[in-house]
Amino acid sequence: MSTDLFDDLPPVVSRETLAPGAVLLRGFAREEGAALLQAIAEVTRQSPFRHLVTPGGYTMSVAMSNCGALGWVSDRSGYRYDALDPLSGQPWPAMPAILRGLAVRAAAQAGFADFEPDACLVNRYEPGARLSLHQDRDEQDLSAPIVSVSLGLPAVFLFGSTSRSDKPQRHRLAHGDVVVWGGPSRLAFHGVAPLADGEHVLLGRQRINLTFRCAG
Ligand code: MD3
Ligand code: FE
Repeated sequence: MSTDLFDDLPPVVSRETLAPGAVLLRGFAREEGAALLQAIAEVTRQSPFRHLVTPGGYTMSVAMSNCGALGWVSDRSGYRYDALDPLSGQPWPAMPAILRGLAVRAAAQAGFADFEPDACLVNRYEPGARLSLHQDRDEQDLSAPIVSVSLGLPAVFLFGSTSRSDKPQRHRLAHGDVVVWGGPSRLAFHGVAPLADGEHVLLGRQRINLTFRCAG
């Protein structure tokens, strides 16, 4: 009889440590990709993708939605997590079990045994869309990791240190790649280079990134 703790986890094509606390699980979500995209389509039917405005007055090139108890929003007054979708005034859609389960299993693989995300930010990139270098520090529990899932077109992910001026490493993230960002990497500066055009079999000319967070 096998007692492998990871017996019921999907096959991991590879596991790579990008930096202390940052674990890349290449292909972890690949076989579930189509089912994940179906769940995301249901979320964005209820809370459509929208281009948020930053406190500085810029409209983001990435379009965003959320699911879960809390959602990340930005407007002229600042960044925050909110229980209500400002477009509808209603709660964000619940986090689909297939999304939550994937994030919890990925966190466990990376050594975070009791990850309980209450927020999932859904980012949509079209060709040319980018995310400039930033830190994620609006979450209540900075001891919890962030789990990210890449779907659709590949992107060049920029991963720096906790100092904005350090030159970031570049990593290609493809459909099905999952990264767990915890420990000393949790407050690292990061961003996404402008998306190159292309055609993905499931998503066409788009990339979707999910980030699971303990926000509240
Ligand atoms: C490293 N999203 O939504 S995911 C974001 O691809 C965000 O859409 C990017 O950055 C995207 O805030 C990158 C990878 C990621 C997410 C959070 C991190 C890397 C991180 C937090 C700390 C360090
Ligand atoms: Fe981020």
